Amino acid sequence: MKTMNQSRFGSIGLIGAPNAGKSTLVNQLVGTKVSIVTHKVQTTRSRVIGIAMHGDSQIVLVDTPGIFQPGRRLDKAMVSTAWREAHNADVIAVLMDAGHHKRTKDELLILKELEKRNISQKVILILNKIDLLAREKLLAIVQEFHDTGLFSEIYMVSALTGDGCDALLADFAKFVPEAEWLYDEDLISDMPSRLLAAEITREKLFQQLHQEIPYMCTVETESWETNEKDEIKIGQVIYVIKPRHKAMILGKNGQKIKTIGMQARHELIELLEQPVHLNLFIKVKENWMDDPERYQHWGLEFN
Ligand SMILES: Nc1nc2c(ncn2[C@@H]2O[C@H](COP(=O)(O)OP(=O)(O)OP(=O)(O)O)[C@@H](O)[C@H]2O)c(=O)[nH]1
Ligand SMILES: [Mg+2]
Repeated sequence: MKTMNQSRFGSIGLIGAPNAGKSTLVNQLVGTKVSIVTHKVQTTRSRVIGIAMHGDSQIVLVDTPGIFQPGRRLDKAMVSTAWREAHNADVIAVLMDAGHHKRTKDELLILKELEKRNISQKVILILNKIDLLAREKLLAIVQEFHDTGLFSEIYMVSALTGDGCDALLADFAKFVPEAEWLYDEDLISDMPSRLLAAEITREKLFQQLHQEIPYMCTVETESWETNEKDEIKIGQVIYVIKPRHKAMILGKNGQKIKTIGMQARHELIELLEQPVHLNLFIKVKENWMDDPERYQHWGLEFN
């Protein structure tokens, strides 16, 4: 840990509507995948941190679930986690998808909440996905947000291509207060391996399954053993609410779950740099979304 006077340390809470690109940005700034990304909304379900270094600064990037009008208990827990993390951060960075012109319902909701809430920190705006639109259109959007008076700075980036991301990180490094680093210089996240492994499987479920099915699932790592050959044996449970969902995840002749398991295993091998055996079990648990234990696992508030 660094003790020199000028060292800086702090957190940037990234919030935004589902699919704005928060997780992609965290991964881009860290330089490695720490948070799962899919083209579907509501991918991130809990707080995930990525740690980035810049000069004398150690910056904790806090990825959060997308903010939207929540319905289910799980949705409410996700949205309240996002706001909680925003309030806890040194700086709040609001991510907006600049790829569409008209503000969506969720984006307007976020702007309204920002006005309403008692926020003492610096709040900045990051317009993401600038690779998708022409410069003139972008400037009109910047003006629109500038006029809200909510943001002290406005940045334009593409989390996907990395455009504008170096300058953003350099400013984050200045925004965080003078303080000692909390983490080891090489650390990129604080997520325990078991959780990360469960997230990877959940990402594959999101990518492989259609419509509502992935939203009705959760994944937990139940066992983790290293054998004498230095191979890791991981057992995970996929909780679903209906036998029909179980059948869909299994797929014809078990093909679907085989694909999901294979993709997750490959990513785990790369991540852990060790041989991995991954066993997936599907359990039907009709009420897992009303079971506090399932929330505890992910650091989500159960209300
Ligand atoms: N073209 C383009 N696509 C992007 C960019 N950033 C993210 N995406 C895509 O947008 C989709 C959503 O990205 P995520 O990073 O999962 O978004 P998120 O805000 O974390 O979403 P939730 O976790 O669901 O709230 C993915 O398909 C990304 O590849 C960008 O700068 N340009
Ligand atoms: Mg995300």
